[in-house]
Amino acid sequence: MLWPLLLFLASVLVFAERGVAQTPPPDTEMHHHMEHAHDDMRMDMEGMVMNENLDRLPRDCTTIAGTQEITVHAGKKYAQQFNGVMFTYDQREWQVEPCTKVTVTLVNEDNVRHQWMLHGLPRYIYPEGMFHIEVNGPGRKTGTFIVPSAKKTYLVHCDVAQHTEKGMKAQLKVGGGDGDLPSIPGITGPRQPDIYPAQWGLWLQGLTLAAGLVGAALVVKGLNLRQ
Ligand SMILES: [Cu+2]
Repeated sequence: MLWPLLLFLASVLVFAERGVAQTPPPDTEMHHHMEHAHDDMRMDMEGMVMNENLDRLPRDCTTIAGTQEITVHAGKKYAQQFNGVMFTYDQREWQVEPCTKVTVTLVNEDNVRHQWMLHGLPRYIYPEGMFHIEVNGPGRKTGTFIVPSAKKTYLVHCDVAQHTEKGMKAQLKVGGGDGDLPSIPGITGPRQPDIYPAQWGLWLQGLTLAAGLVGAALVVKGLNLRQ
């Protein structure tokens, strides 16, 4: 009677974890992009530019309205002025006019990899709706994209594990944007305090424990079978 119950709990746990996970693991996402956006990627030892767009007009733009150059510095030293921030950019908000061709240079001043990854662009031009510059260590990379006409605030961040949470988060506002994103160092606070429902927490802990028991039991059983 115990076995079916444990197996049921384990399957519920797998389902629950899928529901809880907000984003896929960075590695999985990276491999996914590499496979599907290969034609739109420039890569060398220093880093890469993904989904660059020099001439494809967003559908809501009749012409390229203008050009804008942005130089972003990324590094620990820009984080020192903020509490609880480890990495960030020297600027964390940019204003861009609609239908502008934007050229971004990412200057990495750290000995770790940093990215300038922008989300929410039209997917018919930019796979995954994303434009992305990455610099593997000290150095710089430049890439270009064209923004649509709509008033919108785009998320910019570094997707290296924990870097967003540690402060590498910014926003690019087109046409004044449509609001602010939370938790941008020096610009906005968190959306809400990090309070999690206690009952859900206990429920998940119970499931985790049950799944652990099932796993342990299966391992023991497997060992016994081999002998
Ligand atoms: Cu980073």
